[in-house]
Amino acid sequence: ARVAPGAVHVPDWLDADAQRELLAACRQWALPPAGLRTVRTPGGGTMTARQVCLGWHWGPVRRCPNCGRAVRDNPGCPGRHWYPYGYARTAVDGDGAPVKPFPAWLGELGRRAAVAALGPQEPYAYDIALINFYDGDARMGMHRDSDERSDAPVVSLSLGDTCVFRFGNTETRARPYTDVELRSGDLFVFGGPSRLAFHGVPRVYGRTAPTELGLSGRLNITLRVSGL
Ligand code: MD5
Ligand code: FE
Repeated sequence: ARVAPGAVHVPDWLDADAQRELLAACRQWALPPAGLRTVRTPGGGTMTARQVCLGWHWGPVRRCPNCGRAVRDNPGCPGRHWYPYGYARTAVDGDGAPVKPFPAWLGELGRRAAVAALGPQEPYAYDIALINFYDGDARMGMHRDSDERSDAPVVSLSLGDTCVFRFGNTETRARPYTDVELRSGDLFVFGGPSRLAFHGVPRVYGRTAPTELGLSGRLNITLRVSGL
């Protein structure tokens, strides 16, 4: 179903086997080194969803030249705090290990997903996966994803618990927005005029994952083109 121009929700796109395989891969990617981490946001907050990256690491790309820390709220430091966010091969905010490679099969999955949702596409070279794990009361505030230097559509795959995904407008974090429930196996593709829309996850419904999947919580996998 089309939610906005370029924004298409395809319920139940991954069958039970494909969901199991993707979950098994996510469990490996979540392991150290360069595994699941807690993310500080550019605004100085802490994300409640934990994240692992493949291909390129999303986060602060520099350390404070004065105190050497990668995050914004370091009250003891008298220096200027300038923390550009973006993509790097090594996490400045992680364990220092290089980001895990982005596998070719995931790029093929991304291209198939974009075509399934939007129809024939340029064969975009997906090279980033951001995998967010929501447990307990995790959510994601309204934000815009503008650190990619490509206008390729973003492919989003959901596993586990059902969530409310809030798809907003390109002007403000506030209304108007559309709330969509995303369930295990659902595909959402954001392209064209929707690519820079504000969006977030205000709510995850606990214990709604398909029992046979064996996941407590929600995983979201986004596939992106860095343009780098
Ligand atoms: C999630 N992830 O459920 C969401 C789904 C993120 C993030 O928001 O940044 O990791 S992907 C939603 C998304 C991505 C790119 C563009 C748009 C939505 N959009 O234009 O609405 O964890
Ligand atoms: Fe996002």
